[in-house]
Amino acid sequence: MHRLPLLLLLWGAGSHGFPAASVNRQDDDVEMVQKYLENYYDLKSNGEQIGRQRKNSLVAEKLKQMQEFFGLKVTGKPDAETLDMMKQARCGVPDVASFALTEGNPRWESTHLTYRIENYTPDLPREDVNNAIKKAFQLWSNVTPLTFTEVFEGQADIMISFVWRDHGDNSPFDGPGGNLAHAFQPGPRLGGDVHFDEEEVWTSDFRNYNLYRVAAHELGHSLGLSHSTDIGALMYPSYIFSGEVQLSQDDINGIQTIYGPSKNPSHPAGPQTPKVCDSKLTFDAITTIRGEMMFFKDRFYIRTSAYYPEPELNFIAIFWPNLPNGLQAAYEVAHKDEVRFFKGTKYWAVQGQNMLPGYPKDIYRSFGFPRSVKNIDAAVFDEDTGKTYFFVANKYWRYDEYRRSMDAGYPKMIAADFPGIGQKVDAVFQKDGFFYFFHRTRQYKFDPKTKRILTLQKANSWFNCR
Ligand SMILES: [Ca+2]
Ligand SMILES: [Ca+2]
Ligand SMILES: [Ca+2]
Ligand SMILES: [Zn+2]
Ligand SMILES: [Zn+2]
Repeated sequence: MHRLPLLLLLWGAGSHGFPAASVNRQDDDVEMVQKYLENYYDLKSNGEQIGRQRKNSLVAEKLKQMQEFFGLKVTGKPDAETLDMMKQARCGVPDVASFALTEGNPRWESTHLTYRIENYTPDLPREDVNNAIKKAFQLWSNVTPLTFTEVFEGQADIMISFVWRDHGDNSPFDGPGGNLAHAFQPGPRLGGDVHFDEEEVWTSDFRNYNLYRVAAHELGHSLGLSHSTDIGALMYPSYIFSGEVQLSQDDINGIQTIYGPSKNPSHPAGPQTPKVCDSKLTFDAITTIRGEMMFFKDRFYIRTSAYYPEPELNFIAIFWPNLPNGLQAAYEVAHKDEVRFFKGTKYWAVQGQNMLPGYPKDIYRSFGFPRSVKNIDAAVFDEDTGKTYFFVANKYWRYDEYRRSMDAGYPKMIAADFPGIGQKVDAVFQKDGFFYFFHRTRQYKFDPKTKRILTLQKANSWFNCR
């Protein structure tokens, strides 16, 4: 969720940059950085007599490792983006362990494992806790030969408990927020065990923190996985809850490397996280939004703005928990500060992060499409004329945002009025008076006044890829 505060700032007041930190804030930040790197990046805190300069260069080195891991700009300095990332709730297992911990690839020798829920959180009914844990195990057993059997007494391979602060394993919890849970790699005794911080509020819904989501991640550690840098993976260290919990292809690849595939003849695949610099990248929808550009793909958005050279990829649900995945079209009506998202015969409207009430609505009554239109491929609002263009298969409609009605004489053929862009449009947006049309991996910059294509580029040309 990095950059979220900046976005709010930009969206809120139209001002940029961060308020100047007070001296106290800076002291707190220094301490937080130190603690974070000690906890998750193996920075040594023991009383070794090392010079101040040596210490600073160690911290810079660890900061670089951390920035690299999260795909941030690698500066070796605790910049605003890095501090934001460090403030996120996350798993307590280090991203970079001391070599003694990573040596060998720990795995369970038996594929039939037992688990026991030692105690319950008062935050949830017991039934909900049982369910969350059971479902979390199922995610992993679905794609491996592993089976998990619950036992109610004695020692199980994977002991699960809710504990707080110092609980006797040298990894104390930290009170509400921050470190949410941790788990031990496969092995005897503590091996495989999962500890949840009881000072969190555990939920079975959207509120922080969803127990099923956190359990699914921790069990990955119990089975031998370490943290992934793939933000779409369950094994990414930060807590991100997009409403659904599923293994990504990255998680599946990881666990199957250790245990092999499931004996089940159907081999479930997981969603892939788009790679912004993949030359095969295509888009579901694209729109401008308050001066930034947002590209949509499956469960994710990719955001670029003039203030950040690096594109940001994250879950759509981070901004709009009620929007569906796999959006099909989007456009911004800038003078209304409104963005509309389309999927199937429905559409949603937002202002900044706020979903407008009364949505989704249907496209027939609101825009006057005939019932034969079942979905919209792409849409763009032309600020100069007040017209919105809707692209549907090889035709397009034109809608007047001021009169709020479809213009007469439509649909027309795309090929006739937008010559050269092909028969079908995946996504389109307007910038500086030009239309940018996307079809598969191609992007056409089109001048609506002269009806000419100005340039042809790769679809992901906005992401500063080399
Ligand atoms: Ca905590
Ligand atoms: Ca154990
Ligand atoms: Ca589309
Ligand atoms: Zn973890
Ligand atoms: Zn513990």
